[in-house]
Amino acid sequence: MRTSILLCAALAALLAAVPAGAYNVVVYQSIDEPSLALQPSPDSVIRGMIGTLLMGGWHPVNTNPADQLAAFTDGALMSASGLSGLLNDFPGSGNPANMVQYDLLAPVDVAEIRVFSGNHFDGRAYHTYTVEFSDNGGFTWSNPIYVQSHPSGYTNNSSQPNLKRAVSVLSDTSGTLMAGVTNVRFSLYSTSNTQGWMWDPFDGVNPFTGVDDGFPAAFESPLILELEVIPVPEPGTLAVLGSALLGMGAMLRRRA
Ligand SMILES: [Ca+2]
Ligand SMILES: [Ca+2]
Repeated sequence: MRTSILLCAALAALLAAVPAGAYNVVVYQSIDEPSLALQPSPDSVIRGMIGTLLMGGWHPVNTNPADQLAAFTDGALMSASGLSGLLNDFPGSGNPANMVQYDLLAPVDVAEIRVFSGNHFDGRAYHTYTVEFSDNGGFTWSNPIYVQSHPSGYTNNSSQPNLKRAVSVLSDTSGTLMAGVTNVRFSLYSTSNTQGWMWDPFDGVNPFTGVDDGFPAAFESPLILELEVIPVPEPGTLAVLGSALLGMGAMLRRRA
């Protein structure tokens, strides 16, 4: 039972390439699913939604629809099949293995993006993605924010068994990643080579970070166990909670 937190200072620096953001990325990882410090949240506004697949697809062994788009938002991590959210390999340098869009029911102020991945002790347990937001029904999109769960060169294999589950939490120091979001688009990338080394998905310079990690493009794809869009807590919720507490206080006073 080991859970560790990687404070991704390097990633924060990489994200400085994206304008107007003081982004934070925190990654939790564990060697088994129950001990992962953060589990799927019912607060996600895309829980239960079936996204629109814009590009890419699934590993040939991933044939059950329950392990495909549904697996991204079902609120559960690994399914009994062991194939939840397994993306296709070899998307080609710079191409996402899978790109999926969610059209929200109503505009949402987004606080956090959480992405869960996992597998055995191998490179499919990592994740690399970009997220883009629209606040006008998908007419225009924000600059993509790039998140790589582990630094390039990180190793996870039978000789260096580090993780079977990971979740990254992307937030903004202001508390709001993006206000009035109507649509969210994820590009999900390959993550590793066959030795379980984390590689970025590009040959040469990574256009999101401006850095060449010195490795070829990743070609093994992850199992994306869950995607979450967490809203900024509504003041109304806090007000209700506050008045409930006040009510309780009044009750206690009457009893005294
Ligand atoms: Ca899931
Ligand atoms: Ca590279």
